[in-house]
Amino acid sequence: PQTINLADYAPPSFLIDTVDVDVDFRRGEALVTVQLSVRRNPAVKTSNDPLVLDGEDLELISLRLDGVHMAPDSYHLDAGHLTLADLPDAFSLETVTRIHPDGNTRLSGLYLSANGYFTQCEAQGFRRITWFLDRPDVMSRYTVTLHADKAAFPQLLANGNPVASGDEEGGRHWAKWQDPFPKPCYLFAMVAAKLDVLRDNYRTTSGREVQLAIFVEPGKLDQCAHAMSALKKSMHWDEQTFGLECDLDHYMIVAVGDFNMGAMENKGLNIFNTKYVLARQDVATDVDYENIDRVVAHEYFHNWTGNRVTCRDWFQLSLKEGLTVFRDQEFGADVHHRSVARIREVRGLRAAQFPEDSGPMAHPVRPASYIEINNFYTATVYQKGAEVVRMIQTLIGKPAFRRGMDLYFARHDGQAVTCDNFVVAMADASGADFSQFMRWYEQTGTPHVAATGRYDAASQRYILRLSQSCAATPGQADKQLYHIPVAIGLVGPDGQDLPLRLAGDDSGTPASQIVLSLCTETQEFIFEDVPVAPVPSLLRDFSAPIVLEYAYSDADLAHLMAHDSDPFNRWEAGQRLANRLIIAATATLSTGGTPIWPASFAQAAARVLADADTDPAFAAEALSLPSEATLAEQLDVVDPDALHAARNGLRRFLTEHLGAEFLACYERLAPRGGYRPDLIDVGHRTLRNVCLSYLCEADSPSTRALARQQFDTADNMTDQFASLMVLAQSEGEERQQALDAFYQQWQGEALVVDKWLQVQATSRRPSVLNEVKRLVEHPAFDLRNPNKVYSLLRAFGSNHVHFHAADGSGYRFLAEQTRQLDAVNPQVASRVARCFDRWRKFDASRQAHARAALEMLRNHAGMSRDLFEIVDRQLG
Ligand code: HT7
Ligand code: ZN
Repeated sequence: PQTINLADYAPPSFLIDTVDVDVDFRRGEALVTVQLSVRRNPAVKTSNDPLVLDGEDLELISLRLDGVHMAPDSYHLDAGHLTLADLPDAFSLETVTRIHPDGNTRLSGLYLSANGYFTQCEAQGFRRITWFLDRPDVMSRYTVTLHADKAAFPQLLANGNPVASGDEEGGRHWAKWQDPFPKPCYLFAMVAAKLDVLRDNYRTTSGREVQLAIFVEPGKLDQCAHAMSALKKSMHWDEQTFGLECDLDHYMIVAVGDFNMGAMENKGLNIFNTKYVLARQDVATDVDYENIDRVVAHEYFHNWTGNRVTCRDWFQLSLKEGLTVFRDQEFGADVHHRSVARIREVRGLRAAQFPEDSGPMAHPVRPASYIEINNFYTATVYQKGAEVVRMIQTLIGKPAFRRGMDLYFARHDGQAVTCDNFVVAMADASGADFSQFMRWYEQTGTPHVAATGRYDAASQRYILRLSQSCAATPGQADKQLYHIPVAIGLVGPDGQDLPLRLAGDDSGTPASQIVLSLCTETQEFIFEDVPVAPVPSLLRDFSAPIVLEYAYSDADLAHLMAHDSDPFNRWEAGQRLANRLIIAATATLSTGGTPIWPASFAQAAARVLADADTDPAFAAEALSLPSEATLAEQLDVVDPDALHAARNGLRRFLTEHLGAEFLACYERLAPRGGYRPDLIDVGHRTLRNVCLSYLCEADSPSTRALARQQFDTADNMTDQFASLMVLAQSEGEERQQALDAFYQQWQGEALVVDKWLQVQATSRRPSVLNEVKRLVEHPAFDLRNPNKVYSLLRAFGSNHVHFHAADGSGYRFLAEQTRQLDAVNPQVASRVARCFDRWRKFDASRQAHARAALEMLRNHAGMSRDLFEIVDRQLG
């Protein structure tokens, strides 16, 4: 397969001003007639380039140039392209193409799902619908007409505004839509389906009336209210926060059960995975509700960051994704719980992005090359990209960041631009120099910053020394120095922040927190007038996506846990303590020893529980240990059994010491009637369920009875699912009873069945692989449905101890499933294959098993480009 390089970017030789699409749905096929008005790009000097249109799995029926039929010998067709030479400077081109959406299991382009036809064009799905210049820097105005059977497909939707509709012979109908905004083809969408609709409207600050609609499968209207309220909240937030109004008359969301990712921001016609639309208290958890808020907001925010200003090429993907994730994070923080939201973002970054940055798929936030762009919708482009945007805001402050956003839109509205354009707008609006900062877009790997601190009582100075380094990653042996914002405070013995005055800086009143810029390899920062030896609170609010090393004593960490004014670092101190204990215990267990857990850790956890009432959601995070995937990154050679035993050992230790406290908290937080997904009740439920999970570490008849009681009486999915999760780990008969009851109750709700699969795939029980193998054969599982695949197969791949089983059984199983999946849906197959990324971190015997499984995959005939790129990198 061919590698595409950023360095080879060249502007398109032709532009397409208007696109008139006519789609006739008939007997499982679609006849797609497209009129293009094409002209040579005046910015490109060569005058006789051929026009090379992209096309994939298309059957060309006819071609007309300026109305004149073209014979097959006057153009060139090969796999993937239609080439026309000797063209005038401007012309119209009509293509008639037949496509087969009913057989499209890749879910890219036009495809059939339950209730009708849907599209997914990002990144390169439009070429699976018709011949086109399928690249984001070609922006066109679209008119779309759809024709279909009226009874089977009553809704005919496309981007923009409905302009006309009518009936046709034979019980058919048609509808015409026009999108006033020029857009790249990846934002094209259409739907022909039988769906129910929830309608509402929103009036923008300047008085525009926007008609809102959410389309869902028949019978699901009672699960749409939360998504609609999320949409209105997002619209209001973007007006308040960034002064950005909706530019549309119609904003539609269509939910579909078969979808490769979460959702898609098509202009005015978002298409969503049902997972991020449907919610009702009995079928969706608090986390689902929050995710819906975030994803609805994310897609809505793309209307400005992605659609109005789009990407010049796919290497710039983080221009829209990193920025939009940052915006949805800030929205989530404003409407939910700021510090808990930040903690969860960092947990996610450490569990997914840090391993990616150290593994075979390591790539910069702006990748320099790819084989298949779909493989680069990654934690690095999204989450690290958001951290890069956040660092810009941290360095220049919120007011300057807002000015930078304004300038970015003023300069680039309607354009397809690069990450440089964004950063230049920020630099120009703030006066800051971001030249060194740009390395965050170019280099792979997670930087480490080693910190040491020294207090000099005589001079009342505190000297902080920071040194940065970044390990070599594939293809980038030598790293250039980063510009790293390090937010810090100094915490005094009384727990108060000390006023900070940097030597040489006499401006203004000393602050309790400042942002240091670490730009050289080693830098010393001297703080004056420090009256007592402080404990440094470093990297507050996780001000940079790095690993910060400082030799905190256990007492320092206990002090920060109890007093740090930065909630993130209060949480972080507890994680550091837990981390230290689990890593040490893993080594002890690996060599046949028995870990000894310090009572001080139980005391620190007891203090968190005692103070939990002030902020239960925070307490829940503080009591939750780092994940095995996160912990594994710190080990040179991972012994997954020892790591698993160590982490669970620490959980059991807490249960043994704090059983009474967990039970008291559990009982104190018993629901007081009426489910509400609000801040207070969510916090209570979260903490209560953390207590339940600790109590059930004992796996005794009484704890199982407690869980079963919650399972039977819960009036909401959060509590029901939390109890199912703990029962699914247990060894008693309650386990199978609860799993069966859950399936009986919810087999008609696809998204709840996904939870049922997931809870079994992630179980710690030794027989999990056999259970997953049985579930693959279960009628509830379907290899063609990405949600099912992610819930069972990818979830098993994230089951650290069992996927990495010593006998290689987990590897063999997942490789074989991936091979079968590749023939159905390569995008999803390559996402599942990512579970193998860290295989080299394990012992030689496990590595041999993993290598054999990967080689089997690489050698299979007809492997997709998607999967090839992943496996080839993994095998190196
Ligand atoms: N921009 C959307 C990306 C997306 C996507 C990419 C590849 C294949 C399928 C896809 N579905 C959606 C999602 C987003 O970031 O908003
Ligand atoms: Zn996005």
